Amino acid sequence: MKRQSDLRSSRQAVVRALSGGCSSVFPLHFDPDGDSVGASVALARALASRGKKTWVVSRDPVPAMFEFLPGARDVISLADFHDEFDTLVLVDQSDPGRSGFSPEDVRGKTIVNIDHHLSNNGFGDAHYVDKNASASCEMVYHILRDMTVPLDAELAALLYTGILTDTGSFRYDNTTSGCLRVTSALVRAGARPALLARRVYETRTVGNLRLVGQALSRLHISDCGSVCWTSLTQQMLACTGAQDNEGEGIVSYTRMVAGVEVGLVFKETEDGKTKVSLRSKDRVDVAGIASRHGGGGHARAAGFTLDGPMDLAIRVVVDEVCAAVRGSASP
Ligand SMILES: [Mn+2]
Repeated sequence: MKRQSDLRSSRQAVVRALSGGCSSVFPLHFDPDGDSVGASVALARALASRGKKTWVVSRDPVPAMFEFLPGARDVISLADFHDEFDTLVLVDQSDPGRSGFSPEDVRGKTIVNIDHHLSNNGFGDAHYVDKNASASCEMVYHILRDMTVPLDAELAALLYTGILTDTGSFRYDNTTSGCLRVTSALVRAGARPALLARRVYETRTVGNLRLVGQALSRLHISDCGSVCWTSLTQQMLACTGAQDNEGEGIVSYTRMVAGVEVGLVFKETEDGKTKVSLRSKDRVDVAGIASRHGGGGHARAAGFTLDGPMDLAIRVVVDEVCAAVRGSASP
C-alpha cells in the first residue's frame, strides 16, 4: 500500500510541474519505439489542449510503423529545434543523455522524469517512476486522469500502441491486471485493437521482411543450448533495402527457439560500433548485463552499445550471457 501512495504522490508532483510550466519540450529517446512516441505525443497533446506550448522533438526519425499515429508527423527533428522552453519532459528514458539534450542545454529548466525502466534513478525536479508499469503509456494514462483530461480516440490510440508494443502484444511478464485494466479503458475510449495491431505489425516493407529472412538464416545456438543470437551488418541493410531501424523486432525471434533462455541481436552501426539487444525468457536479468556495459532496460528486455567490432562483441557477450544462464536458478 505504501508503494501505491508513494506512486500517487510522485505522480501528483509531476502533474504540478507540468501544470506550472508554460512551454514544454518532449524529446523522444534515441531509436524511439512505440512507447516513446505514444506516451510523449499523447502527453504533449494533452498539455496543448490545456493551452500550453509543446514540442515533441527527436534526434532519430519516428519509425515508419508508427508514422500513422496522430501527431507522429508533427515530431520535429532535434537539429531544427531552437525555441525557448521552460520544462523538459523526459518520458520512457532512464538516461537523460539519450534525449540529445546536454546538461548545458537544460540549465535552469524544470526537468520532469516519467519512466518505467528498472535503471531509472529518479533524476529530475519531479519524477514519477513506476518499475512495475507495463509501459510509460500506462503511466501517462494515470497522469491524464489526474489532470482530468478527457480521453479521446486519438489519445487512446497513442497510449494503446505503446502498451501493445512494450508488452510484445500482451505476451510479456509485464502484462499485468493493472496494464489490462488501463488497456480496457483505452478501448472503451476508442482505441481499436485490430486496426492498431495491423497498422503496427502488418504494414511492413519488403526490405524489412528480407532482412528478417537473412537474419534468421544466420541464427546461432550456443553449445549449452540456452543462448541464441544473430547479427545484422550494414551490408545486409544495404542489400535488402531495409531502413536502419527496421531490424528492431528481430531479437524477439531469437528467444522463440525451444530451450533458449536468452536471445540476442548484434547490429553493426554506421560508425563501426556494435549495438546489442537482449531478451530473456524466465531467469536471467538482462538489464543487469546491459547496465554493466553502460546500457539499460528491463529484466526481460535490454540493450547496450559496444565500441568494438561485431566479431569481438559476439565472443565476449555470448560468453558472458552463457555464464549468466549457468548462474541463474531454474524456474
Ligand atoms: Mn517503455
